[in-house]
Amino acid sequence: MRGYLAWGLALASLIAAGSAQAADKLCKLEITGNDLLQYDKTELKVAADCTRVELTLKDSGQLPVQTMGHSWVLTKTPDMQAVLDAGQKAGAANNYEPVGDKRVIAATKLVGGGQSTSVTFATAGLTKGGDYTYFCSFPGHAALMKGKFSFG
Ligand code: CU1
Repeated sequence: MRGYLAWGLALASLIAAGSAQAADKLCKLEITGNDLLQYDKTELKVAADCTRVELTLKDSGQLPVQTMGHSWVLTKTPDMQAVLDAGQKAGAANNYEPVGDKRVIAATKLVGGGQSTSVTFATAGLTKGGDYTYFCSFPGHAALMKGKFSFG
């Protein structure tokens, strides 16, 4: 029975792969935040052939998430301030990120010193050459913790 199930799953994934329009390509990005309100990168680039992005956020600091938490939020640059404002109202329980807000393209939870987290998102909704910014949603951090995100 177990053998039939495995065979069935293998066949199903072959069919799924064969019917896909374009090859799925997962591209991985990594960024680190620290206790000095800094990301280690001011720009992140994703090639046009990436269909999905896996962003891993690491916190190289020592301080706990309550006092020096970091997140990674991606929006169109013109949406950044409004999303930040809405996030402050959403509070710590929601990682200072507005729940269900369509302006948020991708977002991680908050992490503290020594922790890491990741988020995977599709690039289908991104415009090649579009103006995107990533930032930390923790109160007061985005003034320093932000960068440019390019696709394509
Ligand atoms: Cu932060």
